[in-house]
Amino acid sequence: MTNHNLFAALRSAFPANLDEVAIETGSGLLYSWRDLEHGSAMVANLLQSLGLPEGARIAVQVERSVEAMVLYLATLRAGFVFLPLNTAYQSAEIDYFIGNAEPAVVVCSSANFGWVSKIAFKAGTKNVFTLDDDRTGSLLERAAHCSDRHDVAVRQPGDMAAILYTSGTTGRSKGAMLSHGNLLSNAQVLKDYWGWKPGDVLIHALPIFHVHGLFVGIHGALINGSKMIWLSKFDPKKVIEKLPEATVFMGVPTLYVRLLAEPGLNREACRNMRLFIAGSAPLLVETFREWQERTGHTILERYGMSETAMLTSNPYQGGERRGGTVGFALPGVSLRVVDDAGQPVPTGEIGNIQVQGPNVFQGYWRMPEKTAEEFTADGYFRTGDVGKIDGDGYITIVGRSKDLIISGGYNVYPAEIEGFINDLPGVAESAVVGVPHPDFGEVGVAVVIARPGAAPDGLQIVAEMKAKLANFKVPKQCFVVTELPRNTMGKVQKNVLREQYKGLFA
Ligand code: MCA
Ligand code: AMP
Repeated sequence: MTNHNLFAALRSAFPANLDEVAIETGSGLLYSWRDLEHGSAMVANLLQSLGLPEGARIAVQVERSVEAMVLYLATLRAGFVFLPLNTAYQSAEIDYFIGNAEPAVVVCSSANFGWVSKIAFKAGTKNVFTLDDDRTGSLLERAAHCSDRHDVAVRQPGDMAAILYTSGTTGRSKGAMLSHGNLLSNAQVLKDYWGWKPGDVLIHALPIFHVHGLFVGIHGALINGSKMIWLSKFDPKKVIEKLPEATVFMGVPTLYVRLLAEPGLNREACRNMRLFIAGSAPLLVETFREWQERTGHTILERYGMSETAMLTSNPYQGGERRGGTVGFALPGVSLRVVDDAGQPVPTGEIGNIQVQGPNVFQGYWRMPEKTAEEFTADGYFRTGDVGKIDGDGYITIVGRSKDLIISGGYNVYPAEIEGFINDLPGVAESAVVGVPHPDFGEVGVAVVIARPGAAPDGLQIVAEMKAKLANFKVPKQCFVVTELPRNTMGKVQKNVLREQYKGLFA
């Protein structure tokens, strides 16, 4: 029987000589392909020794490290479901994810073990391990006693490989279920589309709890048997220092903005580079042009989602990379732009983006109604993004029908933040909007109405949010006002607020 386990495909792309370097860290540690093979086998054996049920979720909130990546590979390899969680999430957020996903295993940093394990045990999780970014923790201690040989679990294309939580415009986060087939098809398409070739070296400096760093980055390098230069965090100086040893770089627009702020970024530093890829948020044409001038390279912008991995890309070769556009639908992806009645709009006109393809997810975890709502009768997924396709076929994202702020590549849902603020004493109502920001692209601003007789303080509201919410979600400013702009139906006009506050960080 053919094994459709994604790990099997990644493993088969490892070079014949397993002693070659697979990963070099920013501090000079070297990992061979054999280390990845043995390490993932040992952790997979540990997971399998726990007697977990079929489809068990392995929830992971740990700092970025090669071992964290090995844990991801081991989870695939053992046939379980990987559930990565942003390290910025605090206890209420983790409580929700663990309660909703009911993971059989939770892996957290030793610093967070006290509160995370309490939440996990309360939710019925039996196994809580620690993993730190200095190669310590109970996960590795236990795995050290396991065999470094392991037969990859047999999986079918539709079997679940990962759940990625993505917030909703209303209510709580939804877990997007991605299968082995979803992820493998996307990795294979991108390998060809972006011209991955022998000798490529990827600088990996993105978080590995989202699609960009976890799938596009890691799968991209591994399925090509390519070495990664693994930085413990994004540090523009370090990236520039490593550029001459690399050929491919991936980043959200904020990373490009921060690199451009470094005088050391020049053509000489980029002399061996083949490709710079950007995505997760709109890349300003200004950044695109400045990058061309400074480095001689044209950034390739692409577009994707947690529910679908990558959907479109500017061409690597055989066509122009156009700034401000996200290129064409990837091979195998069908993308259409429709009006609110679901009818295709004429070329160049704006409408709702819908997609179909082997990369489109299996549905939202335990939310069949929500899943059904997001698909059309003929099986297209409603992305919630608004865009257009020009006469040459280039797709441009012009906005979103979903109320979402993308800040430094992280998604922030105003509804969640407004819900939090509205529960604070003295607050009658609030509205959170995204405004332009030179570093993060967009950041949240909160506008609050006080309850009669109360006088809530903007700074205090921000402090309350910082204590309870992931830091990137916290609006950078909070204004207490007497009135919110409303339309005739009484609905808050967020466009008016966006206009009013757009110059705040200019
Ligand atoms: C950090 N801060 C932020 C953000 N990051 N504020 C708003 N938006 C952010 N993204 C704030 C913190 O709250 C803190 O504020 C201060 O900045 C310093 O925090 P620190 O963690 O030290 O920041 P940093 O290390 O400078 O991080 C900035 C960053 C990071 C490197 C740009 O945000 C990042 O790695 N972003 C990439 C996200 C990503 O990979 N997205 C891909 C999603 P205070 O001190 O006031 O608390 S995948 C996706 O979207 C789809 C599928 C796709 O197409 O790829
Ligand atoms: P996520 O929920 O983290 O998967 O974020 C997916 C959303 O990010 C998409 O629905 C888009 O709104 C946005 N996005 C991703 N790539 C781009 C891009 N290149 N340009 C504009 N928006 C993007």
